[in-house]
Amino acid sequence: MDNKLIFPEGFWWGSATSGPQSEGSFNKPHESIFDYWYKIEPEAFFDKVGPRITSNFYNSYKEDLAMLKEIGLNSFRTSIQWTRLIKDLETGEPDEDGVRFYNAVIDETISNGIIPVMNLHHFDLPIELYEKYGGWESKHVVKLFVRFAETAFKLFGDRVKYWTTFNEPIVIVEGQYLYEFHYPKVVDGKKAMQVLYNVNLASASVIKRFRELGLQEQGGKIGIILNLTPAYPRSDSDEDIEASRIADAFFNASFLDPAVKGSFPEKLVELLKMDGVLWESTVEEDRVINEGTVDFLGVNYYQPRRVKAKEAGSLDDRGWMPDKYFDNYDMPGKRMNPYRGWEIYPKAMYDIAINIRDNYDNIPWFISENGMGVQGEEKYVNEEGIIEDDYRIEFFKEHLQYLHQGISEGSNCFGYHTWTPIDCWSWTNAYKNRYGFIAVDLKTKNKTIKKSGRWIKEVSENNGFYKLSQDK
Ligand code: BGP
Repeated sequence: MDNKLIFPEGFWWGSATSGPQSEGSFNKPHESIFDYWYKIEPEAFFDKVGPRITSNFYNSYKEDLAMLKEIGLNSFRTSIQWTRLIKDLETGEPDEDGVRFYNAVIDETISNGIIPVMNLHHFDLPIELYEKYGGWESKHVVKLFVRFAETAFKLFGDRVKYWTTFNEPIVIVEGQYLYEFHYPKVVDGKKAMQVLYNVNLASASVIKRFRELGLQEQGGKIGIILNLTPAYPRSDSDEDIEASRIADAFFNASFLDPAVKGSFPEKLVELLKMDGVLWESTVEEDRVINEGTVDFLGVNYYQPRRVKAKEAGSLDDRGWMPDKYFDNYDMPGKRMNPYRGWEIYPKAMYDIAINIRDNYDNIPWFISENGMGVQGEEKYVNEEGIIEDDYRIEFFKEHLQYLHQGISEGSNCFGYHTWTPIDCWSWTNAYKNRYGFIAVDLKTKNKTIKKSGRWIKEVSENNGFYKLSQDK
């Protein structure tokens, strides 16, 4: 039997990063919430390494993009930082150096034969907009985001054909308004649900503007990047299954349904109404969400969510929280990435593929992030100075095998992007865990291709690879 897995023609073999995690904050006219947070609380970041320099992409984009070409990538996602491109946040007037920089990055990407995918928001709200208006709590900020997007479309839409509005918008809700892992670390369920609505509205409004500007007619496509964490119940009891459905409605369908179907899951709206925490919205805004559906979907997948029915006595004093309806389940024996503390469960790739095929109109989609962050990779360096990251190659292969199975059963997946091409800054984890095909020495700034970088080149050239000998 032929052991080779071949992917559909024209498949994207690529990798993703974001502006705030790779560029460094050189010459930006504004600070993001992360620039600000680091300034006031540097100890919140691993080894107190902040977003000032990151991987120096602002200065080294030419060499970096040449390396991406060298490892065979045919597509690359990064983000345009609102705090770099826009000089006047109210009017959307661009900053000259920001325009020069993103023009140069886009042109250089294309001249290396790589398709640029440009995202507009990767957790990097300008801090002024939080201080003045409460950030995503405010509908005025939604309008300002549309102005920023419009500026980007007008400047770069002639060359960039794949756009995405947000990266992992649910993380804004979770990190900033529920579970305190991103500044401003507010714990307020009602505000969180308003933010959830406003960010959906912002995405749909930008999509509407994209179409009004005629970018679709010029061959442009616009989507959103969602981190889908399928919720698996502890058991097949009705209570556990119901808990997993609710968790799924809060953390997956709350963006997936509006993005693809134009409306929120009924179950979610019903619960929020019952609990008195439903967002404020107008009929006109609902209409924008209804019409502003995506052309394609990007799916970031790292880990599943394991859920069990709420146990008596496990309610807490944080006020209303989605966790009212489920408990997270710490499944015994689960396979872990010990550095990041995330479960490794490759089969979810297949489940996601089939869910999109069957419940989301089989919309065109791609894996926009998948990866394994590992600490202390220097210990895997061989005599030639190459990091032998076989664990990462195996991780990718296992996930790709399940993705391939989903595709062969008809799921409309057109690509696979890993996180990330070149080791980059990981928010509060800074440079603790490395994900790249290319290693960065933080002291010398030297970049070297890891074994996985050589592997992906072959995969991309062959549009596939030989299966692992035994299925895991
Ligand atoms: C995703 C984000 C990325 C990236 C990645 C790895 O959720 O979109 O920005 O950081 O996760 O996670 P981390 O950096 O937290 O290890």
